Amino acid sequence: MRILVLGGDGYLGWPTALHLSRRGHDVGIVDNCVRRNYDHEMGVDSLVPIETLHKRVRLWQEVSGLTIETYVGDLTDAAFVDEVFERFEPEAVVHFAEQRSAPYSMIDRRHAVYTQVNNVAGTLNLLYAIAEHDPSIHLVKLGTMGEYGTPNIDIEEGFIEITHKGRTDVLPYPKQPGSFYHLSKVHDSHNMAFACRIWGLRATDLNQGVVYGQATDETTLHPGLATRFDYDGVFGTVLNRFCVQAVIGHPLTVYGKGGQTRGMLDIRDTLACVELALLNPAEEGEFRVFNQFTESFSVQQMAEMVADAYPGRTEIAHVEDPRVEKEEHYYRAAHTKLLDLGLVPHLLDGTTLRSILAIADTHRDRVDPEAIRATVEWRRTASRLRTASPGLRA
Ligand code: NAD
Ligand code: USQ
Repeated sequence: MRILVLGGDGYLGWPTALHLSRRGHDVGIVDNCVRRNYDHEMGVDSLVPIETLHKRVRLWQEVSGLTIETYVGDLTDAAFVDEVFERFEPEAVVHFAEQRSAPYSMIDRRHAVYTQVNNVAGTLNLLYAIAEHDPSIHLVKLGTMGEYGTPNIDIEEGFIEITHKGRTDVLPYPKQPGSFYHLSKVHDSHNMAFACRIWGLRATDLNQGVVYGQATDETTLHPGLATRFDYDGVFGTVLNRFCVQAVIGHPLTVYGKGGQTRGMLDIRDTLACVELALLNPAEEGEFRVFNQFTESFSVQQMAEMVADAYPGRTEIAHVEDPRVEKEEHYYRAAHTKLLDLGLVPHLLDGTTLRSILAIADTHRDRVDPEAIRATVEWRRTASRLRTASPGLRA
């Protein structure tokens, strides 16, 4: 299959591109490399050093003998997107290319506007490009479990049957997202569902949980093929952060009571899920939703699991929650559709945790303890960042 991986320079896009390339697909990467600029803006860096996009694509060719085409440009630029479609002629598009940090989107007005314009306009451009170039192209888009929020009822996979005043319908599941970033994903989902309805596009929305881990079968073939690993207070995700914190002797930063429960998955399962969605495409005109996670844990449980797996002494600290979120709540979310397609999950156990701790330990000298603190507060309309940089312009 000819597959375009949008956001192929990122944490998940890069290993997905390698995985699909190794599986025999013709892969093209699209990325504007803006993720690297966020690091410059925040004064932080990936824990694991990463090569430039061009260097790692060349290295992949040396290691595997396989070619990946690269297109450096911005999805919000319609002419660029059209040109990529004309040149690459994809049969499927995997779309990772968004600003993906909830805290980043909550820094201030400029970052909220940037996030929503980047994500919503980028995806809308893409929908037009597919409709105008070839409506049979299957769009596999990364959404988020955070679209649903934490309702006091079971979460279904995208849709819920509702009986109201004696009449019944299957409707989009109600959304209660927790940040302007998560809201951008909701807006994308609506635009995608609408495009499928009016133009007959085929799309899969992968409502993914929080990903952990960093090593995949392909990225470990050479140190230069490594993907990024974020641990800072803005881009670091919870389990990866806890592993870095344990290794440098920093207390594990459980926000508030720690009863926040999230769907989680191993990075290797991200790759497997995307591949399963590609190999089993949506029908013409179909907008389908898969909940992409394998297990759910509370933040407190995750801190305890990391503390148990780490051989040294570890302290768990309950710090004030900088976010506005339920710290204790009901959580039960369906996630059977990818299992039905054949997903065999890597579950979170001591071996996996120790392997992430080992990655953190290898690069412990690169950790900036100052970067760990959560600096973005949901209740403020303008958070005080530790960098004085003017940042990216929306
Ligand atoms: P990432 O920031 O590492 O990668 C995203 C990539 O997209 C970056 O390389 C960035 O430069 C690129 N990009 C952003 N805007 C672009 C634009 N306008 N044009 C071209 N390229 C652009 O993020 P990630 O962690 O790899 O996440 C990938 C996707 O998966 C995101 O959509 C995210 O919302 C979703 N997701 C991530 C997680 C997680 O735990 N990391 C969980 C659920 C969903
Ligand atoms: N948390 C802590 N301590 C920390 C960091 C986080 O208690 O040091 C808590 C947060 O308050 C939150 C939970 O852990 O309740 C998850 O936070 P996170 O930063 O790991 O994840 P989140 O902000 O939800 O975003 C990440 C990705 C995003 C993706 C989302 C999936 O950055 O791209 O969409 O996970 S989901 O959570 O299912 O929406």
